[in-house]
Amino acid sequence: MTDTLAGRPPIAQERRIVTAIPGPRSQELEARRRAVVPVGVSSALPVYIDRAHGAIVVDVDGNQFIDLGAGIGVTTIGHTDAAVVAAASSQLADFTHVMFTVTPYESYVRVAELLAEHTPGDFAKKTVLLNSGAEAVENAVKIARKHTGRPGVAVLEHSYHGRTNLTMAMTHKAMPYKLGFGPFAPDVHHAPGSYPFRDGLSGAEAAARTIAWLEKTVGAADLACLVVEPIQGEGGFVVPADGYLLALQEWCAATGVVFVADEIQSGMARTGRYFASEHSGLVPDLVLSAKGIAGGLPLAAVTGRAEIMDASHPGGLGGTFAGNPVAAAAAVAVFDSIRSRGLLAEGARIEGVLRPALLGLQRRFDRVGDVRGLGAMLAMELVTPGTFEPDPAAVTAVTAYAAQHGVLLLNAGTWGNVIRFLPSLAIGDELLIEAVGVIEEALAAL
Ligand code: PLZ
Repeated sequence: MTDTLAGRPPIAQERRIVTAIPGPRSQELEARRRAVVPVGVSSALPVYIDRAHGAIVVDVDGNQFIDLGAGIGVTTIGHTDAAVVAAASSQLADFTHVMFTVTPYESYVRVAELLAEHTPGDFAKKTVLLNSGAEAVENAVKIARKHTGRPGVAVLEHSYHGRTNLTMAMTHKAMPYKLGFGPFAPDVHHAPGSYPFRDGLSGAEAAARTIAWLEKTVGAADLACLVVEPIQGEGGFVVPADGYLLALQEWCAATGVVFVADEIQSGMARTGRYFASEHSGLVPDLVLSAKGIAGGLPLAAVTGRAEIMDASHPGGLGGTFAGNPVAAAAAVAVFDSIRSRGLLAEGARIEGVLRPALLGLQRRFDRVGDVRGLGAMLAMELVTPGTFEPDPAAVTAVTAYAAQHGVLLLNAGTWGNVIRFLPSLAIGDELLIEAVGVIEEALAAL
């Protein structure tokens, strides 16, 4: 554990609640926030964060939470990871911005090399860097349209792809993401997907349904791309049935539809591989990264087959802050850390501790309908006992109880009835077990 730059004492990797939650200082800040931040920007837990390290966040009242969310899967290698702090700090002192499309710099190129090396597929690849996940999705669509000369965009039910106009159109859930924010970008088609717990279909059956739906209602010849999350994130950590995504990829290859894997939440060592696509043998035409790629700094990427990526004319892709040098330096440090510290093994370690613990909860509580996920991306879906009826109220109660007891827990799912676990890879086994113990108490108290 290193000291922070400010020379403050290191943060012990332990849970500690010393005030009511939220504490008095957080409540003061919340009152100031209400005056100046619109209600549209809400916070899952209004404790104001002072600092963080590893798998612990510390609020302004001195409470320490076990962080099972990592800022929605962003600080994947841990909060204030020493290598990331050092790389970003050093770049900060050298230069913070020149704009790659005005005068370039090495770290952008290095990130592109690393992504070419670590995304699936043994062929020439190129990368454009952006600021946010939504912007990566937008650029993938631009590139696929330019490459194919076709307009249509296909996505799956329960998808989440962002909050910009085009990506709202590509996101499945109306509340809170879309309601009243339309009209949306046209020519976006939501096909039925694969949700084994709810549809009971095999991968082959679900793929046949998706493909038939797309062929009947759109037609492959009008589709530029099919964008899928290898594991659906906001949709509830839905892992499609075996063979489903591979069948879609084959259909795309046969019909000239660009197959895009949105790995913004599932990528970058989250599931024990660099990209979740690898678990199912996928070789997407384009892979989207963001979130965990730069250790908490804003950076996103579209990486893909060189001939597709090169479809755009010079000057067609870019953005002022896109590929910011501080964020790019942090991304290089994240890649180096994953390799030099063997962090790909951590996803399997976390799954090895967490999955049996969650299955234990499922045996004890019949409202735990499903336990699923991969690596450090696991979830449980809560239902009314003995049914498939979603129980979002139970999730709200469990996450509220957990917060009061020092565990930061996120929900997910189209019905809001999924508890998701996406801790940083830095979390120790003891903290994981302790956190599950708190969740067990919460379930027992329902
Ligand atoms: N694609 C698969 O998970 C972001 C959003 C949380 P941005 N998911 C968390 C929220 O409430 O805004 C996400 C994702 C997948 C795209 C995105 C969008 O990434 O960086 O938030 O734009």
